[in-house]
Parts: sequence; structure tokens; C-alpha cells
Amino acid sequence: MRGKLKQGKQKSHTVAVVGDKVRFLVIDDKEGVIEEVLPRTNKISRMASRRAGGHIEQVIMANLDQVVVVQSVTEPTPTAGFVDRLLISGERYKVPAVLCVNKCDLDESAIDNPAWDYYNNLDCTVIYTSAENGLGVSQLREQLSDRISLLVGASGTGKSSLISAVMPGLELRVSEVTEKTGLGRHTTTRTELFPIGDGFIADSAGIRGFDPWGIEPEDLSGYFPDFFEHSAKCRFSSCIHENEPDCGVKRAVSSGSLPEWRYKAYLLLLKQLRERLSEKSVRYRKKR
Ligand SMILES: Nc1nc2c(ncn2[C@@H]2O[C@H](COP(=O)(O)OP(=O)(O)O)[C@@H](O)[C@H]2O)c(=O)[nH]1
Ligand SMILES: [Mg+2]
Ligand SMILES: [Zn+2]
Repeated sequence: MRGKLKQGKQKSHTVAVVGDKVRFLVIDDKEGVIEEVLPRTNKISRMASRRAGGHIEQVIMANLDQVVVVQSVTEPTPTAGFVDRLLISGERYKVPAVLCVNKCDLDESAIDNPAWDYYNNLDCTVIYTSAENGLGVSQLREQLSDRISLLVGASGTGKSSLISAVMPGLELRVSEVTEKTGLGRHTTTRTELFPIGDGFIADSAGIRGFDPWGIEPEDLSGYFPDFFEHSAKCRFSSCIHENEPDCGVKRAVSSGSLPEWRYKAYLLLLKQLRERLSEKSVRYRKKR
């Protein structure tokens, strides 16, 4: 990468990321230089971890057709809020979201779990899979073919297994990469790309926490589309549905037309987002 691209407030890993389109100067068979990163149509972006600098943007991937959030019904148990965080992030920067509920062989009742099905109402495609017994694998394959997708989910949810199931014959290449780098695949945070038809699957290993980038607490409810019909009835247009009087969202929860777990998920995220933002460093404020 040209030195000048790396300068400024952004870290280099955000200057050019997986999925970016770049102008590239070929030097010889082995080397070249990225001269320019072309404008992105969209991105999945989070706040860097505290250790990596806290309130800096960390773009995970750019120019995607969809983000596929992988959760397992058990082992590991679904992480509260993880799906919401990714959906919000997708909504924020115009990336359609797919929810993949994996390991359905371990708990067949998951398919009837209304909490998973609920996401179908939120413009999110829900696919139930098992890399173990093949359930939903062809549906997932169809969803991934010829598209550029990012797979995110905690380690152990089955991302690598699903990629292998969707693309038989790929397993070998996965293990080759592992041998070459000598790194445990579960400990890395790099993102690997696998071609599928005219598209790619990006397997993002090691993403645990995800604090969506570019979302202010007062705007959060704008990323909960199921709140809209109710928030239209709030007395205050600036209502964040917390302590305000005459709130349409809270009324909807009382009357049962908005599930309570959904409202609780919102409140929890609101609290966590505020906490994270209050950690803002003085240096960061100046830069903004
Ligand atoms: N029972 C069951 N186990 C699965 C399934 N998918 C993955 N696993 C197992 O879960 C573990 C983690 O899978 P892996 O693909 O490495 O997860 P990743 O960290 O998300 O890439 C492995 O032991 C897999 O064999 C599934 O659908 N059902
Ligand atoms: Mg993996
Ligand atoms: Zn309200």
C-alpha cells in the first residue's frame, strides 16, 4: 500500500479491507502497490476493540451483497444481542442481512422458536441449517452462490463447517492454508475469501464482540424497524422509548403487540452503546 494511504487518523487495516476495489500498480510477477482504494458502496464496520485503540472505526469488509450472521442453537449458546448488533450494522451501511441458525440437529425445537422466526419480519432471511445432517445446506448454498457474503459469528458456531458443506471439496484448501501459516485458525482475526460461482464467501474468524460503528444512542431505535409503527405514536418525536411519558413503544409492549424480549434487547443495547461511547478518549474527540 502506498505510504500516503496509511497516514491520517485511520489505521491501515481500515484503509484497505477485504472486498475493497483498488487501483493497483504491478511491479513484477510477485509485487505490486495499491495506489488507491475506490469508494465503497457499503461496509460492515465496528468500533475497534479497546486494546486496538477503542473508538476507531474498524471496517471488517466492504462492497458486500449480504452479511450472514451464524448462530448455533446450542454449543455455544446464542449470544444475546449479537444478531441485533449485526443487523443494525447492516442497516446502517446498507448491507442486507441473513440469519443462519446452525446446529439444528442438536435441538430440533429451534425451528419452532418464535424468537428466531421473528427476524423474518425484519427483512432478514432466516435459514435453519445443520452442517452435521445437511439440513438447509442447499438453501444456504443458493443464498451464497454468485454473491459476495461475509460470515460472522462466534468461534464454534460452525462457519467453517458450513462453508465446507456448501462447497464440498474445499476442505483440503482450508487445511492447506492452516499448515502454511502454522496459525490456529480459531485464534486469527483475518478474513479468508472462498470463491463460490461468481461470488465469494468471506469467513471472518475471531469476531466476538461487535459494537456497531456510526450509531448514536438517540438514533438506535431507528434501526429497529418493528418499532416504527409504534414510535409514530410517541408524544415526543425525539422519544427514545426509555423514560419518556406517553411512549407508543412502551404502550405496544404493555398491550402485547411488541414482544417484551425485543424491547428488552433494545434497552440493553442502548445501555451498552452509551457505556461504550462514554469511554471516548479526549484524543478521539479532538480528532472528530
Ligand atoms: N452437531 C453439530 N455440530 C456442528 C455443526 N456445525 C459445526 N459443528 C461442530 O462445531 C465445531 C465448530 O465448528 P467450526 O466450523 O470450526 O466453527 P467456526 O469456528 O464457526 O468456524 C466443530 O466441532 C464442528 O464439527 C452442526 O450443524 N451440528
Ligand atoms: Mg472457522
Ligand atoms: Zn417512545
